[in-house]
Amino acid sequence: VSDWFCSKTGIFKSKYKSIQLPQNPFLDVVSFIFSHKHNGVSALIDSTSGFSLSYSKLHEMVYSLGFSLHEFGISQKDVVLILLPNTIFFPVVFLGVLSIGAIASTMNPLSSLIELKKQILDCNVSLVFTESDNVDKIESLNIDGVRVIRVPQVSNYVELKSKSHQFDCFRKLVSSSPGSVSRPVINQQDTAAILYSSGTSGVSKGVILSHGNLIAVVELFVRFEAFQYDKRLPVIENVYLASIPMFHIYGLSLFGMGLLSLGTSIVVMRKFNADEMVRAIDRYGVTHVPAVPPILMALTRAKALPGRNLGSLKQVSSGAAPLSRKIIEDFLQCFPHVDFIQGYGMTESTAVGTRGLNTENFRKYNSVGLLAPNMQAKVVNWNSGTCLPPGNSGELWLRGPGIMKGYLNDADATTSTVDKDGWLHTGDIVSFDQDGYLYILDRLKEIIKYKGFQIAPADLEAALISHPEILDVAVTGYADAEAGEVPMAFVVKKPGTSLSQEDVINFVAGLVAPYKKVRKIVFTHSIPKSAAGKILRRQLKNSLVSRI
Ligand code: 4UV
Repeated sequence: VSDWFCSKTGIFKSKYKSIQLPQNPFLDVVSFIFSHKHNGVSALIDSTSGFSLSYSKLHEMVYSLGFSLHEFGISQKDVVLILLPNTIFFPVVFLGVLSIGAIASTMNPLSSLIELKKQILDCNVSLVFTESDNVDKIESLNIDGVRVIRVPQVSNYVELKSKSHQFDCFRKLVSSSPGSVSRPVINQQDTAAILYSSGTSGVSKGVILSHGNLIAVVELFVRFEAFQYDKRLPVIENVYLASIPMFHIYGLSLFGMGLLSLGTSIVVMRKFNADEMVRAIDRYGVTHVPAVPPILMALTRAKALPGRNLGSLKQVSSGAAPLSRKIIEDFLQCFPHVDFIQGYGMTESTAVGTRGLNTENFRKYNSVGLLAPNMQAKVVNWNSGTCLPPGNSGELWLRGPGIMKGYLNDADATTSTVDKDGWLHTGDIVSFDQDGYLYILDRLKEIIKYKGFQIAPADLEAALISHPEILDVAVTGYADAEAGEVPMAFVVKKPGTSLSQEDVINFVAGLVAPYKKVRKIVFTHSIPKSAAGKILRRQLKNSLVSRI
């Protein structure tokens, strides 16, 4: 077709010029982020109180934390769990941990005890940063060698400065002056973060991301896009709203890393709430909102109310889950002057994938955009293995500097996901059009996306099958206008039991984080399985239409 698609190899290349990534093998992402010079003043602003951390304060706190952690007995390659909602302290802790070559793992702070225990043991956590409500939970797990540091909410940090001692440890960590310990040598190949994803099948697994992977997302997604769009205005004048969680790769890439290299300001919302979002946009003159579909819908509804201006908005993007035409049209009608794009990425690609691009010629709102610089793709027929040209649908394979090192302690899952030639098999069914724009059409893989959050059916099946009155079970996603999908379970009861749908829903709710709750139950006589015993999820999903 052109120089971006080779019919001989079936490889799509990015239409953008390649970007030279740093060649120095001894580089960590924290030094890389802070090596970019800019005149930005406020780095992170707490949306409720207006309390902010300046760029110089952020730098000071990050390196102070790194130094103090070292003193605290945390060494290179030790794993530190960051169990925090969005807070201006999240990036401080994340970057501080990485600055000494320790490894950060992140997790939804609403996770259940069972989920916490599983992840802490799986990636061998030695220290947890969390807020007061989770401290007792972690301590009750009583896992050998796991220490906890209590992170204040911003209001406590500001108001109780002299009165409260419970945050002394955190305060000391971020305010001691870095001493003269020699900083460890960190290689771009070294592991920087372990985030959890279920990939194309099975339970959730640790995705191992290197410093080089994180440098790639800073450069190829965040910095590239900012300069691409904002040729007219200095990038530091942009104000981003952090309403999507930083514990997930999409929010982490932007608010925990990339934007901090640009000098932009980030308004941090603790938890998504439509009214607060609107207030924050007006109060701080927010220009950019990276969002997931439910946030986009909330913005549209909010704008429809009289007296709402939101005139500062320049760009809104949506990613992490499919978006219907109707939601896009409603949004565009309400915000004709806002640049709307979709983006696509995965935890396993360190969020590097595609991003939308509106030009004079193209406004392809249903597309997730063009391949990021330095990335390659294939569209593969999943039955024959044939590579397909533009205009055809198949499984997306991705290759490039964002692709993970592998799954933690799971060589089989690693080799079945990233092949020997470095292609990440995404499990997404896609097609490219004749202009190189990508469309996400469907999913081959099992994951359920609830408001953009991943839910692994296998994790829920494991919880359900632990019920003494349940014989067999299968979980799948069910379409929902607000959340995108909700988990539903097909349950085979033991004969003679009186288990109700509500009993099952409550049972699971006691074992998993609230967003993972099973929201629909269908009692059935058997679960369709392949000869090898694999649940036939597609068959189940298709049967939903006729049952409900
Ligand atoms: O692993 P994960 O939870 O990762 C994400 C990442 C979302 C990103 C990353 C970079 C961006 O620029 C951006 O806008 C969004 O969600 O889940 C990965 C799976 O989520 C689905 C798809 O099935 C992935 O394999 N997904 C991600 N983005 C989209 C999507 C999208 N725009 N449309 C449909 N599905």
